Amino acid sequence: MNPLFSVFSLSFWLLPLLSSHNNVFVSNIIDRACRTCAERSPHLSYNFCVTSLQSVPESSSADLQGLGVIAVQLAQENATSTIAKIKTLLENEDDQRTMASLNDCLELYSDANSTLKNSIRYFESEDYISSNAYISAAMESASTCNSGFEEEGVVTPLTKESDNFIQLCEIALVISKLPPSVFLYASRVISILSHLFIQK
Ligand SMILES: *[C@@H]1O[C@H](CO)[C@@H](O)[C@H](O)[C@H]1NC(C)=O
Ligand SMILES: CC(=O)N[C@H]1CO[C@H](CO)[C@@H](O)[C@@H]1O
Repeated sequence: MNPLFSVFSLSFWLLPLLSSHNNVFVSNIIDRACRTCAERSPHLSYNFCVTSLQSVPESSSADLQGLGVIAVQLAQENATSTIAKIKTLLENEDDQRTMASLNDCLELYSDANSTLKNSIRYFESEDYISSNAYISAAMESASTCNSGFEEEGVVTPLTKESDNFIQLCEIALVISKLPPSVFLYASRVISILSHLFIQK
């Protein structure tokens, strides 16, 4: 390859990575994914996205698809801890209406957890449309849990939990909706970067 051309094409691929938005402490792939998520979803904050993904060490070496799977796994951990919290709340609850709603939520979060398991399967086989449908269904379960309390006229004790859960799902949802070219772009950047580091 013509050396000039190769310098040009390298800078073309690398420029977005070196742009001023970048926080040096945030790995490029996480930064890019989270900026895209925050741009495309009004419910999602960049900081929430970065903090969540960075809590998993594998994130910094993952590709975009891998980050989507990590977000779903975080949502599953959240669902699991929410289920534990609901069980504790049920032990100490006397109000019939709150108990009924909590019991519904117990089922809804268990369903959401299994639904997310399916979404990972489809994510990994690159069937993003199916993956997307399962993630949306899991988010709907969390919303249905919230509406249950509203309908009973009681304040939901799970505001924080559902908020975290829905945002984690939203990260995966945005990633699963990105056009396939973005996945290619990301893997191309990673391969160029790894070449650079190996050559140096
Ligand atoms: C949720 O799913 C994960 C992964 O499939 C599993 O490890 C976890 O035990 C499940 N949580 C509950 C409460 O069933
Ligand atoms: C218990 C648990 O897993 N909670 C987490 C839910 O997700 C948020 C956002 O990633 C975390 O901050 C919580 O620790």
